[in-house]
Amino acid sequence: KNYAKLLDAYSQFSPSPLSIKKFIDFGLNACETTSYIFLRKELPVRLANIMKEIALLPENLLRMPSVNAVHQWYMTSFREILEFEKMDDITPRNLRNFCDSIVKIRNRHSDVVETMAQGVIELKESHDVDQQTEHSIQYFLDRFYMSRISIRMLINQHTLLFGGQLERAPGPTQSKYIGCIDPHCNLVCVIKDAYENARFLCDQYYLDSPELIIEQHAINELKAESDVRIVYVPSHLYHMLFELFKNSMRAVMEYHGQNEQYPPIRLTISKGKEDVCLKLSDRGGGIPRSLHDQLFKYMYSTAPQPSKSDAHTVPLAGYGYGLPISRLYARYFHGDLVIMSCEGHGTDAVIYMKALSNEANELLPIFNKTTSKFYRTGYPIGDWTNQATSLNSRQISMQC
Ligand code: W6P
Repeated sequence: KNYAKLLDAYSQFSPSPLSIKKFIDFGLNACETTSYIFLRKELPVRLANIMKEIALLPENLLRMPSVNAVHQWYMTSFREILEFEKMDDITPRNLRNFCDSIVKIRNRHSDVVETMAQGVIELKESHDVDQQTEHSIQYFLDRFYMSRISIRMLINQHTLLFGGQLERAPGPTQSKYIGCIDPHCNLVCVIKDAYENARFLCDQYYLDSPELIIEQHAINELKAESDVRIVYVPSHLYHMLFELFKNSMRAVMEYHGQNEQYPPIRLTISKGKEDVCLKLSDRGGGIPRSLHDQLFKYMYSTAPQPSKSDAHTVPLAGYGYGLPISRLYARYFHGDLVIMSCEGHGTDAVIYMKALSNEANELLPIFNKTTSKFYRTGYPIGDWTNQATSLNSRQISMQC
């Protein structure tokens, strides 16, 4: 069909990553027509690139009703955007329709994460999922959600800049925002906001919560009174911090008995030439090293919950998709999120961000031959002994 050809055509183009600086520069000389011309090509390119990967998913997964629904949403949205590529003249009416159209697309895709998670549960309940399949799904979901973050960023920038009075970025300094970017994002403000909201949940469930101690360091400037500021998307940072605070608070509350003093969560802000780092240190007893890799796995966190019905009464329960998606937010502008734990003591989580907005480039998945090769051949079977196999071989030889 015509549609498959167009999908092929658009997936041949690589997405064009923008830096935070480019988003800002563009926002300052905001021209709706330029933005429109860029997006009506770039959005279908980004959609097509990830849709080609959806098509490579294990068949079992692709057949799950939820995954199929998501696939349909993408196809519908791809078609809708392409309508604008056909138009030659650019009228105010086109521009208005385009805005309406991308808002509609954003709404259509608002539950993609939950729906894909449901699809993974459906797969688990109906099939045995081998290591290979699990690995492919992990690889796919990281790329898929990153693509989604980037597409929503583009849509948000356009609709916030040109969508009229109705939409405004949240926060007290709304007038200074450029779309959803705060050029003077006060880290301490975002940290306190995330902490207070996580603490509210913690207090509800545990009737108490650990304190927060913030410490700031910077290479030059920075007097004790001035807070570190960066150019960033506060909502992304909030998302990461809220997730990390919830995890730390739960660990602290569970590790220390009632009537004990709860050790505070320490947060160190540092600003260097290249990186801005936020290190959250809890004394929640840590996690074993064997669990570390599981923290970022979608399949691990989607293990069918034993008690779905009372999920709402346990506000801090489960790792969910929170950590893997938080790490994607960090990586989206070439930062990172790493966790290092010492079992028996506590856990450090570090959010890395680029200090320079021109180095904070979008990190985007590109569909190409390597990608499809990955889905075919997957990852190499281990060529190191592991604990399980060495135990097995000993058991076998002892049985003999
Ligand atoms: C823990 C486990 C964890 C994950 C992520 C962030 C903080 C923490 N603390 O004990």
